[in-house]
Amino acid sequence: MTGMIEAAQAVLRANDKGGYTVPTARLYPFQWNWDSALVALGWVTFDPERAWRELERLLEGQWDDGMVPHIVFHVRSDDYFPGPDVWGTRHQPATSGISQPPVLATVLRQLWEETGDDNRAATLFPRVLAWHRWWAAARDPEGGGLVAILHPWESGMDNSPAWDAPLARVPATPTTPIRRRDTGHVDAAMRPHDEEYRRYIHLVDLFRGVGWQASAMWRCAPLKVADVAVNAILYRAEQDLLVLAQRFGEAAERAEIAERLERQRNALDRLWNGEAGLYQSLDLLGGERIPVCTSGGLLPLFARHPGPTRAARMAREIERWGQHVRYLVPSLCPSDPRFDPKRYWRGPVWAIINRMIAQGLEHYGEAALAARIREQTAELMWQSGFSEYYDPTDGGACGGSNFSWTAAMALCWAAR
Ligand code: 9WN
Repeated sequence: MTGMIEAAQAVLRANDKGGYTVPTARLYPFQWNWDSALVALGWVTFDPERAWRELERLLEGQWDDGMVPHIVFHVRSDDYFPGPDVWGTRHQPATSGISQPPVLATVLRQLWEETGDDNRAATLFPRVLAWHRWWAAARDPEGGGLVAILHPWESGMDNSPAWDAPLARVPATPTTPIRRRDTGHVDAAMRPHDEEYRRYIHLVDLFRGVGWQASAMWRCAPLKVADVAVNAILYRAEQDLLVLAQRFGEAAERAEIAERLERQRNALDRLWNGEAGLYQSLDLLGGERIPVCTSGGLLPLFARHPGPTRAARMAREIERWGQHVRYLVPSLCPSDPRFDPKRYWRGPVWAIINRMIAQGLEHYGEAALAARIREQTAELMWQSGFSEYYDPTDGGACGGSNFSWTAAMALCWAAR
């Protein structure tokens, strides 16, 4: 175990670019939103000061309307496409124009509880509150209780088969020429297809055309999905924000968060699919639940949304997936014909998702299954290093290596 901890710390140190951690060298040379928040959980186990810096540097990218962008381009680099010129946002430092799963409040609460640093938590609390308000105002303008993503990158699960149908409505005709860099760094068979990239960049062109203005983006977006993972993570984050508000907020702020929680709890119910035994995203433009079973659909466990009967049903579903693959938890149900064990979010295992699912299972008393997921994740790390993700059939390394959030999960799992 000591060897693993030292190796994981070395990955974070190597990827430290001065207060922020890149996901991995070359493939992702900037600061990513949910990567950084989760990586702070690794830093806090051996360098609490550095953990706080990670969050502060991420929030240097926060927009006036509260949005925390999915990438902060602190420095220039030609290793990644699309870079700041393609995004064309006006913020300094340069940022992308979309967001990512809001794990930040949950991380802030943990850092505060572990370090007892009231000053820093008090400074960051209103910033995170502003971000949650942005989700409600910009991405749920009708107040139904489910927020929408307008780009697959906002889900953090870029090419999930859940986006195949909604993405098909997005024209594959970007004006910006595609100059992919990712496939120069890692095997193209592990990355999204060119066709998907054309649609991703079409969306960027479209939103840049309306000046990244939230209400204009909402009106013109050809993709609007109430992503189950983002909504589950937000529901959990609001609970953690409420705890922070009890210490650092005003009564009116507590009431506001509690109101949102109530709306979200009811709305998340609409995503439950009893036959499938998990939750699924909702295509807001098509008006239908997206009939694809992904690991994102298990994150309501982490959010503590299901009642005990549903949670047990979800646990049995995970076990059923485990009969088809050697390593849990694949990002797509392995009996789905689209299951592809190596291609990004269409099958592989991700340590960050495993940790959230295992934490959820523990909460519901599913200790044995949680332990199995934790042990299998550790086995993947021993066998294949701190990879970006892993093949659930043979445990092979996929994507980038020396990956920050995978190393961070090793550290926080070792710490408790
Ligand atoms: C686009 C950095 C990010 C993660 C996402 C993951 C991948 C980017 C990409 O890498 O997305 O944001 O270019 O593929 O899907 O979850 O935050 O690790």
